[in-house]
Amino acid sequence: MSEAESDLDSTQPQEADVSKPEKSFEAILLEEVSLIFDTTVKTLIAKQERAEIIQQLKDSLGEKPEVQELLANQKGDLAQAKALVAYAKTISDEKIQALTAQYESQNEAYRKTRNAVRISVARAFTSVVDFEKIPYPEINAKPLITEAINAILVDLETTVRQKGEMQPKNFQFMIEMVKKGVMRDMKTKLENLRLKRREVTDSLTNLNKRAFVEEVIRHDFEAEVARGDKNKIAAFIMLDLDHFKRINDTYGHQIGDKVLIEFGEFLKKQFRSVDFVARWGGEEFAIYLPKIADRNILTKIVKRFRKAMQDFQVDGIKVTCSGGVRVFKYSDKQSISTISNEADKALYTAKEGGRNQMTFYYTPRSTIDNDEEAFES
Ligand code: GH3
Ligand code: MG
Ligand code: MG
Repeated sequence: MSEAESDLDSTQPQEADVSKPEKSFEAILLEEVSLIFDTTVKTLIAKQERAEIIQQLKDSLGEKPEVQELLANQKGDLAQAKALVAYAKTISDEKIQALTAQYESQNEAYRKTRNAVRISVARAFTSVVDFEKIPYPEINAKPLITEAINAILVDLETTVRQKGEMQPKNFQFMIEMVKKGVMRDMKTKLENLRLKRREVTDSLTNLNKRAFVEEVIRHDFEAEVARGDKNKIAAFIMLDLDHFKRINDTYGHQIGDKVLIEFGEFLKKQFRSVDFVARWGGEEFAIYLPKIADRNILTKIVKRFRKAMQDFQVDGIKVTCSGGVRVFKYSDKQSISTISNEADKALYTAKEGGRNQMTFYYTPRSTIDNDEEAFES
């Protein structure tokens, strides 16, 4: 499947599942983290079998008085290790080698393991702490936390495997401790996130508030330019319900509110899960579509939206909207107010053209071809 096709796939409207209540983002995230820990621990424990064999050997050899004497000397120099190897003649060469190496590096390994664990945990905690600073954590928090946790686990695994010093039981316990710490920390962060979520959500429609989407776009401009992903295009769509005042006047303000709510839900279903739908104010809505593969994809998204819009109605009341589309590149470095103003200009053109249509903003300076297109239905 080409990139363009897969991008289009992700634009398919999602089926609304009204039968079961939606799980909260927090619950999904915590479950996910728990799962990552649990499955990874299982794999790692299996990998610890070698260390366990060595430990058993060490324990059984340790019961002999001669070996206890050797073990008492924590420095365990090579000669002593060789003596130990000579003593354990019945054991296979490979195991003896591992055992020798283990005695040689014992003290140093313990110290290094402990330090590595401390560093990994600190790093993981920092990552978890950082995720609330990103403007749209619903999308980015999961991979970020997964990355952080994997970083701890890889570190632990590497250290433990290299040094062969940690017993599986201790290892498991240690991971449990790390998990508990991360989960506890995350719960606090998620609580803060929930508060922020409420702050940036419009109470009538449950859509994003204007300020939040502006923040996201500003963030993406910086992130994309910083990441060098300059050539991806994005789009900003401004929508305005047609003759909405008439709906209020004819059916009452409450029905007007219901139209706003249902239009918001309709928009969320029409656009991709990575897009941001906002109530820009009154009966104006905005959609920010980040990272679109190319113009064709955008055209398809807009056309599909126009088609679905033909069937949109609330309690038998036909509702239409007009829209303006502003395509931009992250490298263009425009301000969000320029982008939204220009989308607004295109919207105005659509209104003038007779409403119930969408217009693309034409930018002569833009490097994007064919910016001027209209979609009428
Ligand atoms: P046009 O096609 O040119 O956009 O006409 P319009 O009637 O939609 O535009 P106009 O700006 O004249 O009217 C917008 C109306 O939207 C006026 C205002 O009372 C109404 N409105 C704004 N916010 C709300 C709200 O939260 N609830 C309801 N029910 N109406 C709202
Ligand atoms: Mg308006
Ligand atoms: Mg209007």
